[in-house]
Amino acid sequence: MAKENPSVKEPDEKDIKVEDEPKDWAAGLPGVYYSMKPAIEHMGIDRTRKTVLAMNQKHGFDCPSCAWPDPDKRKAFEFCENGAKAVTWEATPVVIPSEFWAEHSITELKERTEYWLGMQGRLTEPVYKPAGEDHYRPVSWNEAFSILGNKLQSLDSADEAAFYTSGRTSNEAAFLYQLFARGFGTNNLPDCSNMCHESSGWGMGQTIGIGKATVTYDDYERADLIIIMGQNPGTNHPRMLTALEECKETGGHIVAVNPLPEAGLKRYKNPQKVKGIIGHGTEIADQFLQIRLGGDMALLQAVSKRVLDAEAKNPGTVLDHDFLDKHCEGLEDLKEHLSHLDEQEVLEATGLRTEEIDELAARYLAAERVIITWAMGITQQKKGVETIKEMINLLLLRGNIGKPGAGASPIRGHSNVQGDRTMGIWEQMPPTFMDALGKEFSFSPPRKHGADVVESILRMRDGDIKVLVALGGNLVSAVSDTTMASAAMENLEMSAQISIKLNRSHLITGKEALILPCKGRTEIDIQETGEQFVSVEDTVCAVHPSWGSVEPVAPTLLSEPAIVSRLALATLGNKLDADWAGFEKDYDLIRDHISRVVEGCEDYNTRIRQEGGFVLANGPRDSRTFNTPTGKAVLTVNALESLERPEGTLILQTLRSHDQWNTTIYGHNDRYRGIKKGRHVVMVNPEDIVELGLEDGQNVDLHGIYEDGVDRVWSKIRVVSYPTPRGCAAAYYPEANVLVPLEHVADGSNTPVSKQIIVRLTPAVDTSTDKEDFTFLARKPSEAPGTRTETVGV
Ligand SMILES: Nc1nc2c(c(=O)[nH]1)N[C@H]1C(S)=C(S)[C@@H](COP(=O)(O)OP(=O)(O)OC[C@H]3O[C@@H](n4cnc5c(=O)[nH]c(N)nc54)[C@H](O)[C@@H]3O)O[C@H]1N2
Ligand SMILES: Nc1nc2c(c(=O)[nH]1)N[C@H]1C(S)=C(S)[C@@H](COP(=O)(O)OP(=O)(O)OC[C@H]3O[C@@H](n4cnc5c(=O)[nH]c(N)nc54)[C@H](O)[C@@H]3O)O[C@H]1N2
Ligand SMILES: [Mo]
Repeated sequence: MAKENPSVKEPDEKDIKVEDEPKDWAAGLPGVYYSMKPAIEHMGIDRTRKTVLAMNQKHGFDCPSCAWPDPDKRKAFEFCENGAKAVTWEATPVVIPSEFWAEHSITELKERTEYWLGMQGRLTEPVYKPAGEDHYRPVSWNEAFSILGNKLQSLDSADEAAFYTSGRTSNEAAFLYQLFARGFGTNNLPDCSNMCHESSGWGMGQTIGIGKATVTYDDYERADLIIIMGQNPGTNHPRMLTALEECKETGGHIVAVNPLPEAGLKRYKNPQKVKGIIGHGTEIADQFLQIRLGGDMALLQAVSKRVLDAEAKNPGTVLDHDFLDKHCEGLEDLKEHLSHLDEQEVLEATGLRTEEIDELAARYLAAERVIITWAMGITQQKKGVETIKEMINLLLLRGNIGKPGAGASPIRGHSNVQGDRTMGIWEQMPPTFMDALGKEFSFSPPRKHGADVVESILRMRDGDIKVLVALGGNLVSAVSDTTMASAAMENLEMSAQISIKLNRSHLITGKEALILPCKGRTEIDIQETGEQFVSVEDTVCAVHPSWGSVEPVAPTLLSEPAIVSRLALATLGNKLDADWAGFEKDYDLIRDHISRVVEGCEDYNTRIRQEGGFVLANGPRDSRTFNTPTGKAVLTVNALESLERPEGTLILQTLRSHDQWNTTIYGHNDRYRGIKKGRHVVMVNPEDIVELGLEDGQNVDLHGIYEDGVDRVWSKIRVVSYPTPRGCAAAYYPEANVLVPLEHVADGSNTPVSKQIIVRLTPAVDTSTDKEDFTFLARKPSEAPGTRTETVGV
């Protein structure tokens, strides 16, 4: 079944095309076309049918794209354009041939883009790079495990190793992996969540005692109002648009808060409905607030203040006094704090007009059931944690937590990032978990907190962490400060990556390096006791099984649970009371342990087999119980602080295009934003372009400005006039990570501040190819700075 390696054409960034305007609607028939065309081209009809029809079905596999939940009643096609791209990318029959490793040196491969690397096809055999050599070479699985096991055993302390996890890993593999790391003796378990929703965990944990959404799937339909902050669902959680459409159809309203007029926030043409195909589609946002980067905390405070003012005018009629009295604390302090809120400061921080904020407050007051959802536009801000606490304040004031159609809803990214955390992938799991784990496997887990992502990179740089094992992901591209992160990786004695496809982290390596290829979620997993399934948890705490549906691309591949078990056996022998050899044969054995160690997963093997799985208990959602020191939800006081932006600079956010999955680049078109054939662009407000003395279409160098004085430069980047607020620019992640200082992190959560980087734009030093050479279609100069959607009165 394996196919020849195709020749892959990389765009040269010369032919970037920019359409006149970003699109104002998402999905519809083009979405179907763009998803099915590559699927059929790459996988053929049979594999496409087997994968696409099984995706997100009760007896199929969980889509490896985002963590958006599945409705109870599934449609025949329960997938979106980007899910289909993710599946095509994974289930492609194209494989990297054995000769590849001798033909290509690592030095040569380093020059390739992530796109080219990913397009080489699936990894099928373990490969090893010895110290001092510039090539990987195929090795047997046994050799690979003994190289890595011996290296780990040779360390002076277990804390000299770190075990990274990316959020596609199943619950079963994640549980074994954290057991292995802790059995080895360390809590150094950095994960992609440290760069993602960590701020949500902190903000929610400190206020309502749980870092997970307090809503179920059905609540979206029941809500009167959904406020979507800092999230681009049209690209990153496209199936969410169906839930938003359902909310609108039942009379609900939607407000979007975003610096960019993202297509999916404006209009949705549901490809499963007639009106989505031939009609106008559904208007999504009733109100669009085009906020400045980092302005959300001020906006939320201003709305809460208006709620409190309304209560003061009509005492007893606005706040949910029953709820506040019984379940909350901190109201008086919040009132006192907000009474001093400086309206002028709010207008400056948000860039909004007073009437816009009044309108949002009026909508909030008119609604009985309100959900606030958010993603990276909030968590990756300097004040991300406090901003989330302000969302909780606003929700608590009117009892919008723990009732149908209401709640706080962080929308997770990776399809099982939430489950991995539930299974113990966290550098600071609480003592209750450690006690249960130790008891189950007869050992004493380490209690000292481990290193998160940023801390791990620092310790790698300093030589304190010497071995990095990564279960999925692409750490060197995903983390901030590419130059520093690369140096840290290269300072390792050994790096080992468990992966499905080639990426940069396989090329920026420790002195010795290993790649261990694994089966993907789409692939059938047959073990000694028969066909196995794994389980995952979505963004609303629903846990369900995932069964592979196509033949693995190569018989040499091992599953993730098998790789972790064999590695543990090679490293730990029988140090723990754990049947490593048995786990690989029968995943029920793993789930039996999970049921005794992980709170809420009791009787796991039975409940996971119920139709559609089960939903984990959630105190705030189910019974308004709050696991805080006092047992009450906490209204908090958070000081506003604005980011200083020196004259002549812009604040830059880094974000995803429509054609990528994190560091995986599927293609070079950001269809909804109308930017095509290239990714080296910086989107800038047209008035800022003029004020900075630049021109639309010009090449610039971006300099990251930070207090450490280091000049971080990203060169030869095309200026694209774009309707973003004044002073706020945007560029694509992961390329723009060269500009993000490693130590520029969100207060409290230590998450890299990927959405608020101060940059200076200077004409490109390298003018070897200037813009006359390009077929560049500049945006019309008359383009209005911010395309505000007309707002609808309440
Ligand atoms: N197709 C696809 N799906 C994905 C991913 C992918 O790469 N591709 N990645 C997955 C992962 S891991 C994650 S975490 C999610 C990410 O999902 P998103 O959070 O939607 O991802 P980003 O592209 O980072 O978009 C951030 C959005 O926040 C806005 N924003 C930026 N700064 C601010 C701000 O200060 N305030 C406000 N209000 N808005 C702001 C941006 O304009 C943008 O619309 O998606 C997941 N799903
Ligand atoms: N500047 C900036 N930086 C960011 C962000 C941002 O918005 N801006 N976003 C951050 C966020 S939200 C996240 S989540 C991180 C993402 O960080 P990571 O999770 O580390 O990165 P990914 O690109 O998702 O990882 C892709 C790789 O995972 C491997 N892979 C895919 N599927 C599987 C599988 O089933 N099993 C195994 N073992 N491997 C698999 C493939 O080899 C692929 O190359 O990046 C963060 N970095
Ligand atoms: Mo993420």
